[in-house]
Amino acid sequence: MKQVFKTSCPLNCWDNCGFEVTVENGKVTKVEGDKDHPITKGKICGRGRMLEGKTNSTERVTTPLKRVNGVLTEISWNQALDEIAGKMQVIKQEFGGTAILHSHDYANSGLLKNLDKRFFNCFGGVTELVGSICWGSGIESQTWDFGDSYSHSPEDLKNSRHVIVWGRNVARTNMHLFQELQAAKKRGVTITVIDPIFNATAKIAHNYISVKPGMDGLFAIGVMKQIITNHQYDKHFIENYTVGFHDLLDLLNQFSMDDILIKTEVSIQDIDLIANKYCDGPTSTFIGLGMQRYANGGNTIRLIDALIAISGNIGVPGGGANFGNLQVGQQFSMNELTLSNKKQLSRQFTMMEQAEEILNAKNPEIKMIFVTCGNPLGQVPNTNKVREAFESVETLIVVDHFLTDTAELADYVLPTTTVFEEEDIYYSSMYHHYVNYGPKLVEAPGMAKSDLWIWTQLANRLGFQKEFAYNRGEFLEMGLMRLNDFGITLNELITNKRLPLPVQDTPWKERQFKTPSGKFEFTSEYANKRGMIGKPQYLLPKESKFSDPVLASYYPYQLLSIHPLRSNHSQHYPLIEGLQTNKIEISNDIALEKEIRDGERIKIYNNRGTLEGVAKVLPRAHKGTINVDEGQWRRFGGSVNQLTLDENSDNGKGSILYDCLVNIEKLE
Ligand SMILES: Nc1nc2c(c(=O)[nH]1)N[C@H]1C(S)=C(S)[C@@H](COP(=O)(O)OP(=O)(O)OC[C@H]3O[C@@H](n4cnc5c(=O)[nH]c(N)nc54)[C@H](O)[C@@H]3O)O[C@H]1N2
Ligand SMILES: Nc1nc2c(c(=O)[nH]1)N[C@H]1C(S)=C(S)[C@@H](COP(=O)(O)OP(=O)(O)OC[C@H]3O[C@@H](n4cnc5c(=O)[nH]c(N)nc54)[C@H](O)[C@@H]3O)O[C@H]1N2
Ligand code: SF4
Ligand SMILES: [Mo]
Repeated sequence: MKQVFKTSCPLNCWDNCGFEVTVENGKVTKVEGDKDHPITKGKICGRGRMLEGKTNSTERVTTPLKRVNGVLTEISWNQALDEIAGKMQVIKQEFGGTAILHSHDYANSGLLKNLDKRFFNCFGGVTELVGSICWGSGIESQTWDFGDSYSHSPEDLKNSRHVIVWGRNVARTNMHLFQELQAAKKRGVTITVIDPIFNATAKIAHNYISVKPGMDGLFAIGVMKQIITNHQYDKHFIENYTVGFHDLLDLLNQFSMDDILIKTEVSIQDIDLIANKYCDGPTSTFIGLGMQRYANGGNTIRLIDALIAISGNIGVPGGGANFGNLQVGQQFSMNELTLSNKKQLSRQFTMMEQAEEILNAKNPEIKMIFVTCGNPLGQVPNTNKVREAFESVETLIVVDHFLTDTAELADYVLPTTTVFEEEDIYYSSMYHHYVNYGPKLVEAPGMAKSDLWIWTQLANRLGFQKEFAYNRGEFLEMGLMRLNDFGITLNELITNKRLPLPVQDTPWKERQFKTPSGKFEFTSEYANKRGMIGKPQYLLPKESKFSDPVLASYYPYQLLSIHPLRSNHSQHYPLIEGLQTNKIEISNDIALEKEIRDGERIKIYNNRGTLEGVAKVLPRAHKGTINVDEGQWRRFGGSVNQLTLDENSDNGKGSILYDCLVNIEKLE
C-alpha cells in the first residue's frame, strides 16, 4: 500500500522545509516538497530528498556496537546500556559527573532532541559545551547591540528597496530566500552581494563586491565614514534610540579612507555604492555566517549592525540586520524540557576549544565523552588535536546512524532512528517562523532506537526514571505549554501540520531593545559588565599579513571552508560518489603563480595539518583565496578541519574556522 504523509526536514539548515513523504509497504520510498507549506512551497533540495537514501542505506548502524580487542563488535542493548550506565555511576562516584563530557551539535532540529540536556541535568550535571562553532560570534554580537538576534519575516522582503547579501551563500544554503531574491529582483529590488567568492547568488546580483576575507568590519567602517561625511545618517534614530554614538565616531576617525581601501582591497566606488544602498532604504541585509568565523568575527558583525543602525534600517519594514531568528526557538518551554535546575555540578568547555580542554582537564580529568547529534572528529576545528583528545579518554560513546569519523573511534556506538522513524516537531531559529509536525512513518531497521528511548533506558538504570516517565506526546505538550495561549497545541499541530509561531514580523519596530539601556548600544553595557570592551573597536583577523606577517610569509593564502552544496556538513558524503574526493578551489592569481591547472593534484598545508586534493580554479574569487568545502570523511581524504584553528572568536562565543592561512604545492 502506498501512502503520502506530511512531515519535515530535520536537517540543520536555514529553511526547515515541509516534506511530503511516500511510504510503501512500511518503507519510505520518496521524499518531496509539500506544496502547502506557506514558506517552502513544495521546493526542497537534494539533501532533503536524499534522506530517503539515508534512511534505507545498508551502511546504517542497526545494532549496538562495542569495541572488543580493538574491533567494533555487535552486542545487545541490555549489555550496552548496563555497561554504559555502570561506567557513568562509577565515574560519578569516584570523580564527579563533570568527568563526563557531553559533546554535541545541532544535527537534528527536532524539539525532543533537547532532552539530551534533561538527561545530563538529571544525572546531576556533566561537563557541557558552550558557544557555537556555527554562529556563536554573531549571536553574541547582536546580543550586545540589540539585546537579541531577531530577523524579519521572509514576507517582509516585499517592503525592501535594496537587498545586501553580506557573506551569506544564499543560493547554496538557503534556497527559499534565494527564490525570494529572484522574485524581488523582478519587482525592481536591487541585490548586492559582498563575498570573497563570486558564488551563485552573486550571479543574480546587480552588484558584486569582493572583500579581502576577514576585513568586512573595516569595510563597514569605510561605508559609515562616507555616510557621516555626507550627513546622510539617521539623526532621529541615533539621538533617541541609541547609546554610544560618540564612541563610534571616535573609532571612525581613527582610520583614513586610503588605509581602509588598501587593507580591505575594495575600491572607493564600492564604498560609495554600499553607502548609497543603505541611505536609499529600506534596505534589508542578510548577514551570513561566513565572515563571523574569524578571530575578529564578533567585531565584524557589530560594525555591520552599526552601519545598518546609523543608516536608519532598524525596526523598519523592509530593513533589518537579519542574522539569527532566535525568537522562533524562544517560543518553546525549554526549561520544562531540560530541567536545568536539576544540575548539581557543572563545568563548561567551549565548543571550539573542546580538544584542548579535554587534554588539559584536571579535577576531574575527562573519563568519558558522550557524543550526540554531532561528528566532532570531522566538524570541530583542528581535528588532529580533536582526535588526540578523544583517543586519550577511557570511554567514548557515540549515538549516530552511520560509522562517522567519530563513531569509528568509539568504544560504544548506539544506533539511532532517522526523522521518519520517530515523532517530533521541527523548527529552525534561522529563517522563518513556522513549526512543522513530523509523525513516525516507518519502523526503524534492526535494533536502532530513538535518542529519547536511549535516554529513558539509561535514566531507568541511573535512578531518575521519574523524569523520563512521559511518552513522546507528553514531552511535546510540555515543550508547547507556553504556546497554548496562542492556540498552538500538539493536537492543532497534528491537524494542521504547520503553524506560524507568534513572533514579530519587523523586530524592534517599537524601538524598544532588549539591551540594558533599552536602546541600540554602539557601546555595550552588557559587554562592559562582563569585563569585555563594550566600545566599538576594530580588530584584525588572527592569521593575516597585517596581524602576523611572519606567519603570512610561510603561509600566504587564506583558506575558507564553506558549506558544501550537496551535503549537510558531513552527512551526505557517503551517499554521493562525486563528493568523495577533496576539491581544492583556488583563486586565479594562485593558479597563475603556481602554474596549477584544473584537475591537477595539489596539497595545502600549514603548521596544523595537510590536505591533498584536486585543483579547481575559481576565476572570480578574491586574490589569494582558497576554499575546500567542509564535511569530508577521513576515508575519502579527510576533513579540511585538519588545518583550521581551534580558538574562540573575540567575544568568546564563536569559532575562527575561516581565519586560517595555508600554503599550496603541486603534487607529482
Ligand atoms: N547546502 C548546504 N546548506 C546548508 C548547510 C550545509 O552544510 N549545506 N548548512 C546549514 C548551516 S548549519 C549553516 S550554519 C548555514 C550557513 O549558511 P551560510 O552563512 O550561507 O554559509 P557558509 O558556508 O557558512 O558561508 C557563507 C559565505 O561566507 C563567505 N565568506 C567567508 N569569509 C568571508 C568574509 O570574510 N567576508 C565575507 N563578506 N564573506 C565571507 C563565503 O564565501 C560564503 O559564500 O547553512 C545551512 N545550509
Ligand atoms: N571547516 C569548517 N568546519 C565547520 C563548518 C564550516 O563552515 N567549516 N561549519 C560548522 C557549522 S556551521 C556547523 S552547524 C557544524 C556542524 O557540525 P555537526 O553537527 O557535527 O555536523 P554533521 O556532519 O551534520 O554531523 C552530525 C551527525 O549527527 C548525526 N545525526 C543526525 N541526526 C541525528 C539524531 O537525530 N540523533 C543523533 N544522535 N545523531 C544524529 C549525523 O548522522 C551526523 O553524523 O560544523 C561546523 N564545522
Ligand atoms: S536541507 Fe534545508 S533546503 Fe534542503 S530540504 Fe532540508 S530544510 Fe529544505
Ligand atoms: Mo551551522
